[in-house]
Amino acid sequence: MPDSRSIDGFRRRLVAAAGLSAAGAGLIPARALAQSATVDLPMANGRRSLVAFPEKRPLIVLTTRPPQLETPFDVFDQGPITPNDAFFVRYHNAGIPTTIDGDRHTIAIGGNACAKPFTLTMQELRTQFSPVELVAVNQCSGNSRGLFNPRVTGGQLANGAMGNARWTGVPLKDVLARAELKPSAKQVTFDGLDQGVFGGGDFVKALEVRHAMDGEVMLAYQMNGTDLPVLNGFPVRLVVPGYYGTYWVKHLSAINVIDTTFDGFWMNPAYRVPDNDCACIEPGTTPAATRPIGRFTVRSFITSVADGAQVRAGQPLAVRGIAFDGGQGIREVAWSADGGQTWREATLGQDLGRYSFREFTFGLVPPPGMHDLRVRAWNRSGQSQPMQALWQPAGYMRNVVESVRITAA
Ligand SMILES: Nc1nc2c(c(=O)[nH]1)N[C@H]1C(S)=C(S)[C@@H](COP(=O)(O)O)O[C@H]1N2
Ligand SMILES: [Mo]
Repeated sequence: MPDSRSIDGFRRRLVAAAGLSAAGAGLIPARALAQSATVDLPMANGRRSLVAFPEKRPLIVLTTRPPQLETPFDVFDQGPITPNDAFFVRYHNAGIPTTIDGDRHTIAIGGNACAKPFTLTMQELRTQFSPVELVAVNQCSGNSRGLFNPRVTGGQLANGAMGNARWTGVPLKDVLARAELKPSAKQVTFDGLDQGVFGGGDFVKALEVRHAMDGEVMLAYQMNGTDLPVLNGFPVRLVVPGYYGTYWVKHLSAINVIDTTFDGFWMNPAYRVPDNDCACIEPGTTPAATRPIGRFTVRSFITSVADGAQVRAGQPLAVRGIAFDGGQGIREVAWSADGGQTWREATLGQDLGRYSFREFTFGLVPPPGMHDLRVRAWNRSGQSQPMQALWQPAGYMRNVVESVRITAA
């Protein structure tokens, strides 16, 4: 297991390849991009480069500094677990750590509502607590934002800012128990090694104490049985099952238990949704009130056939896909081949737990012509997906029933 991890070498290689001076370090040289493959996402200005960052296979580049990388959608057809080298990457600030010593890394635990502040080493985290494992989806709040209509500002992502991994770590509850919370404890804040370099400042997130102590929120040091990739939070990150990725703080270095509601930029005004049942508003209007974004809405995707595909008429077509929700677990997936007029039930695959992607399959024999395939999932508390897209100004929480049009000939 490598103790110290670095992404500097990658930058040096890129800089050397393009014959640029070290002053260009941190930016992907234009020549490297020009040589790379591209992909066209289904949106205006959707052409993106595919570039292999450290420990990653070529992924869809949204920005290079900081790296923001989207998973090519065909990866989701290759199994319910997203491989580490294909897992999406999201950062807010360009001040990301490029060399991290996993042996020397510590987490400082304190705050004004913590009776026994202490510093936790990685060695202590690995050996002094009982590890747990959980398969859980991490999804960016803005996954699919580029498909919003009317369009909204922010990273123009297609559907690849999500991934499903087996996380190994220690329940946050066990670590906080050692810190002894005072009765006044209200929230717990989380900070990582990356530094703020613009208006929003350092990326710090907060959870209510009750949530932080639920036994499920985890300090994860492994992802799919191996160290976290640097870009996914080496050596330790927060895993907040069922909640949007914004809470899953990477390179976790400070935890503070406080007696107030934390109102740093990344909790307010950022990452808030309209405070109503649909977390949505009429396009162009302003929400009356907002709340911090919370759990995932229900989603389902066909993965085995892409929009616009040509298939053989009169031949059996096996269709695969994935569904997930904010932690109730998927109860049912229905499919339609006529744009949602008639529905049948798909067959669910292996259950890897209620926070995981759930695979499903169905089959049809398409007659010649165009077919509008749709899938719609329900979770165990009966929540589902809207047939018409909901809208909100930040472009979060998209979960409309998507349409995959195929032509059989
Ligand atoms: N330290 C740190 N952690 C962070 C962020 C960040 O900018 N800095 N972004 C968050 C957001 S918004 C998302 S969606 C997830 C993405 O996790 P990933 O990069 O491992 O895919 O990381 C979260 N954790
Ligand atoms: Mo995110």
